[in-house]
Amino acid sequence: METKKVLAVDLGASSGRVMLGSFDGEKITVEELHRFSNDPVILGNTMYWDFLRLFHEIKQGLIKSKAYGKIDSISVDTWGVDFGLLDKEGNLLGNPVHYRDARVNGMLDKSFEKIDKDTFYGITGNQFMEINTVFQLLYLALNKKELLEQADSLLMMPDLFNYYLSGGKCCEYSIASTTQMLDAVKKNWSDEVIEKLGLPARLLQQVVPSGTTVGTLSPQLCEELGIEPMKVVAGAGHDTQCALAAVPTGEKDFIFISCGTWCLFGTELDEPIIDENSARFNITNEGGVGGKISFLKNIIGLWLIQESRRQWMREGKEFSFGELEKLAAKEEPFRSLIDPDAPEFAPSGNVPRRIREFCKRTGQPVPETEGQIVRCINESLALKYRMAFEEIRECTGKEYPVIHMVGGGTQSALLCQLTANACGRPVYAGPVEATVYGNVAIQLMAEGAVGSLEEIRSVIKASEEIRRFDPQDGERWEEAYRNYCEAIRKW
Ligand code: ADP
Ligand code: LRH
Repeated sequence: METKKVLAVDLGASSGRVMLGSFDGEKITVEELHRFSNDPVILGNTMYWDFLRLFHEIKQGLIKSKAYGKIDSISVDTWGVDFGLLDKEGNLLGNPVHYRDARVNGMLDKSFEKIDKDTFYGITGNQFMEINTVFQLLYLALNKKELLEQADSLLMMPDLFNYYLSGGKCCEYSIASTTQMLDAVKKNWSDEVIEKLGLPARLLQQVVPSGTTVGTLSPQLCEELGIEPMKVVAGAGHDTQCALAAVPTGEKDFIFISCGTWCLFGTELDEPIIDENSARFNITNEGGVGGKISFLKNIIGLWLIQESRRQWMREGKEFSFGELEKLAAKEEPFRSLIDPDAPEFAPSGNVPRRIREFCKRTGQPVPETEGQIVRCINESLALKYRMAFEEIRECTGKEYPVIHMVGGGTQSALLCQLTANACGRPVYAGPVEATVYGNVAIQLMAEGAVGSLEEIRSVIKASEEIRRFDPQDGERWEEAYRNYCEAIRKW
């Protein structure tokens, strides 16, 4: 078969890349054309995404792709929940605001005054997190009505990029399912949630399946960059769902951890699970490729290491992620632990100081060195994975013999090993660039070059090397887990 070539634009919360994906009928290869950091900007009192810079970086990737001949299509995936508002002429009404901005504080409780919590969860099946689109919109409805009145449409981040690439507007299913405004069973907007919260339904776009072609690269952009037209595909706009599509497994029931700025711990289902247990554990049902459901917990993730590293940089100390991992590996195990999902760790700022305060308040040895801080984060994350593992097993009633870990975090052998130890299961780690592989594969599926999600996964399995980590120190970790569960209830 003729080699197919597509461009995957993967925008994570910490970095972005434009990658060329090629498929010869058997293997997918990915080649990095352009990589850049994704640096939010605090301006006045608001934390924004630097949308214009991100669009500029996508253009640089497109320019670099010229050397590779005909390209069939391009697709953008991003982090979940954030959006831009457009006026009638398609102008952006302000820079998209970052989900970590403080504007959503208190919105969860406000929403429960308008819609009963059980009803809300029962419809959307989403984990309650104040960052979700619905709470950002509630803030605007209560405090910035004039902005919503001025707006003609709301586009989720991947759809916003696709719009400025092609002129086509839609709301792709996987990213729509991060809004907490979707009916998880009907896979469409929930009138009840939207009406009860007083949100402007008219701004929302039609929900379309993952893999829908939204248009062609605009003639204006082709002329500006001197490139040939290509299709613009709304693949899986949500990065987590691209990563999940790329889990290299042939099993129907499996556990995955998509490990980056956030760690998403879950399994894949044909239909949502929305019941007493899932509500009690606050587990989310998000939409994925082929209408599948990913049943998962959002765990705060490597944000804690990213933000600590930024703090040390501000203090004049430069460490690579690899160096921090080496320092942590040398430290004494189980010296001090935190609940990584405690609310004080979510906003940007001095995370090492907050970790020290947490340990002091809870009567544990205070981590002093960088290695102790990173060890504390890694062990706490691994124990949090174990908690999510138990909750998911309780909800599905299934056994899972191995854990698949994908994403940038799998470059930390320490975290992979601690995860295997905490969960008592072998961990298969890789691909690092799972999101890119998934993005590429979904475009190939839209082109008809690969047939199904199963085929995608077996092609990716054949395309990448996967490392295995076997559990160690079983008894010690079982005891640590029991102690952690007890402690976290008190914290
Ligand atoms: P996102 O897509 O959310 O921006 P990535 O999947 O790119 O995140 O993962 C980034 C994370 O991967 C970093 O925050 C860091 O914790 C981890 N990481 C990256 N490189 C290494 C490395 N060499 N050693 C250990 N960890 C690493
Ligand atoms: C991970 C992710 C995650 C959440 C968060 C906001 O990048 O997409 O699934 O939605 O970002």
